[in-house]
Amino acid sequence: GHRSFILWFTGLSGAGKSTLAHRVEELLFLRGCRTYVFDGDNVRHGLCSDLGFSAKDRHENIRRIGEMSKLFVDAGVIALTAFISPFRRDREMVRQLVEPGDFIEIYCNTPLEICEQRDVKGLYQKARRGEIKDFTGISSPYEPPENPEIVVNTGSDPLDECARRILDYLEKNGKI
Ligand code: GGZ
Repeated sequence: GHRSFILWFTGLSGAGKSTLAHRVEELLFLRGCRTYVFDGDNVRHGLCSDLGFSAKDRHENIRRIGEMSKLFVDAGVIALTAFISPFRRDREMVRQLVEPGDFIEIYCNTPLEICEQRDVKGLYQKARRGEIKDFTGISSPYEPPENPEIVVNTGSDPLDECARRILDYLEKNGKI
């Protein structure tokens, strides 16, 4: 079997976190790893359906996801998480939950301008109009990681290149 750890994807809405996490999961699966991807689709509708987007609620969202990811690591499953997780101290809190080296922070570095141009769900337009409050990058802050294990240019590099970079990191560091 393989060791387990958390791949923590962070970045703006529309940066490509969830798409990349699912691509990395496919590559890990091909190598026989057991994995699970957490994202807004399977967490914010269930475990965290009582939470909104205030700083307090985002903090609680990340705390729960962190604790849950830790349980998956205990169970030997690689946890991939795709949440904006805009606050540095919340991400550092999760880092402290697991053994050193088992929290791998991946900064999906798509610039706001590109996320806003793509605007896949039309949320940026709504946020600009004031129809969504506390929207990350528009009316709520995003604190980029200062020392992420991996930075991927999800705004400009092809998906497979970003995924490959992550697999390379895991191989070089003896994680897989
Ligand atoms: C940011 C929001 C907001 C506000 C709804 N701010 O592109 P999406 O739609 O699928 O991803 C965004 C998702 C962010 O939820 P997270 O759980 O990742 O956020 S955090 O880590 O900060 O707790 C977006 C949608 O929810 N969304 N309102 N105000 N994103």
